[in-house]
Amino acid sequence: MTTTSTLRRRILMGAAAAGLSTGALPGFAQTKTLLRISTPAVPDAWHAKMWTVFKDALEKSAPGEFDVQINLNASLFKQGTEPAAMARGNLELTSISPADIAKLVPEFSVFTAGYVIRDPAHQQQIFSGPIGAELFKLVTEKMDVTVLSTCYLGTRQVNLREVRQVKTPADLKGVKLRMPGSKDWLFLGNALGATATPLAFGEVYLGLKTGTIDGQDNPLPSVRAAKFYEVTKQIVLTSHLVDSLFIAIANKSFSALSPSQKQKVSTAAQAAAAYNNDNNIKEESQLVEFFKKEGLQVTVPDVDAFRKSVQTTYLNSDYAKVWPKGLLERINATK
Ligand code: KDO
Repeated sequence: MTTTSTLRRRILMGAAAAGLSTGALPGFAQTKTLLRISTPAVPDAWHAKMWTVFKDALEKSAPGEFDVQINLNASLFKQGTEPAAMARGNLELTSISPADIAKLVPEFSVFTAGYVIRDPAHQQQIFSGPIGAELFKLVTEKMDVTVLSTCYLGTRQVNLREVRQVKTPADLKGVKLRMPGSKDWLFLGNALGATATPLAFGEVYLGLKTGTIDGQDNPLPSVRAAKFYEVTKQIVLTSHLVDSLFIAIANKSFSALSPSQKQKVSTAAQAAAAYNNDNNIKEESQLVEFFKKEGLQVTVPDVDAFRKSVQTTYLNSDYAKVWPKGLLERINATK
C-alpha cells in the first residue's frame, strides 16, 4: 500500500532528481516551522488557554506555516527547566518567570522581590517602557531568548491548609510554605516570615492534601484553576507579589523566521498576553466571593507590616547589591 508520506517522498525525490527546488513545488505543503511550547500551567489557567489564542492567531495570519504544539502540566519539560531546553534546541517557546530569568540575569531579581510592582498597570508600564527594553536586552544576550510579551499571572496571596490568625510576618513563623523550587522564590517565602519549602507546582495539590506542606502562595486565578481551594481553608490577602510571566522564543528559532513571520509570531504573542491579562484581572476581582462560597476564610492581614518587613529584608540582602543603581527608584517612579 502506498501511504501519503511514501507518495510525497517519491514525488520529492523525483523533483530533486529533476533539479527542482523541492520548497518551490506548487501545490505541495511546505515543511511547517515547529513551535513547541512547554508550561507547567494547568489546562484551566488563563496562561494555559492563552497558548490556544497564540496558535489560532498564527493559523489565521500564517495559514499552514507553523506547527504549534502546546504541552501543558509540565508534560514536556519540568517547571523551571524550559530555558535550558530552549538553549539545547529542544523547545521553541515558553512563558518564563522573573525567578527563572534571575538565575542567569541577576539584575532581573528586582522583580522577584515582594512589594516592588504595584499593580498590573504598573507592570505593563515597566515592561513596555525603557526599563523593560534595557532588561530584555540583557535577557536576549545572556539567555539567548527573545521576550515577546508580558503576561500578568496575578497577585500572589498566601493560601493555608488550616485557619490561622495572620496579621504580620511573625504570625507565619514555622509555617511550611511551599514555594517554587529556586533560591529567589525561597527567599521570598522566608521574607514573608514563613519557612519556605521547595516543591514543583504539579505536586502542590497533593502536598496540601496530605499535609506535607502547610500552605502555598499563588495568585487567586491559579488557586482556582489548580483547585487548591479544595484542600485549603484560608487565603490571607498579603498581595506580596504582582507576578509576571514573559512569553519568550529561542533566539535560534526566532532568527530563522522571515521578517513577516517574526512580525506574525510577535503579534500572536501580544494577543495571547492580552487575552491572559484581561481574564486574570477580571477573574481576580471576582474570586474572593467564589472562595468564600467554597467555605474558605479570606482574611486581610496588616499589609503595611508585611510590605515594610519584606522590603527591609530585600534591601538588607545581597539581592539589592546586584540591582543596577537607580533601578528601584526608576521602577517606583514609573506611573
Ligand atoms: C508556581 O509554581 O507557584 C507558579 O505560580 C510559578 C510561576 O512562575 C509559574 O511557573 C506558574 O507556577 C505555573 O505556570 C503554573 O501556574
